[in-house]
Amino acid sequence: MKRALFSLMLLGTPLAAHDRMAGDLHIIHPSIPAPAASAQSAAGYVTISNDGDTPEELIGVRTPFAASTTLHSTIFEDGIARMHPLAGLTIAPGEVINLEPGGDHVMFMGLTSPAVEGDMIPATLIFRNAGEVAVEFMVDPANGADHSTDHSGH
Ligand SMILES: [Cu+2]
Repeated sequence: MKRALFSLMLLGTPLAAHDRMAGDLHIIHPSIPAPAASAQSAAGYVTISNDGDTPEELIGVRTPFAASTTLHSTIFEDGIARMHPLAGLTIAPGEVINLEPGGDHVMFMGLTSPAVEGDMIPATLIFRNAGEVAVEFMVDPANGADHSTDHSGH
């Protein structure tokens, strides 16, 4: 009941959203703000809830959209955002994690194709217990930030 209600609420929001269930995981609106045409990299965001009784961990993402894909955290040092690779992101039972601008995110590096608003980018989320889950990252309007400039140190 709770899940159905939540899904209905999502459908009622003005922004296009999509989600899917995978076992006890609820994966909500994987998305990529449209990168500039010249961008070498892009960031991906998603919300994941764990409705089960055991901890889960997101340990990787795979997609033909990028030469390499890693999980990043964002740490502010002296007011400057710096990216650090993450081995995995734990989702405790009953917990929700939000990958979002300024926080943890999926980093797509070496983009293999352009991505414009409305595109659906196929990808596989890799979980320690649930295994591989196929999703699509929706290309959303550009968020105004050129994420690639944050990654000049990579
Ligand atoms: Cu990053």
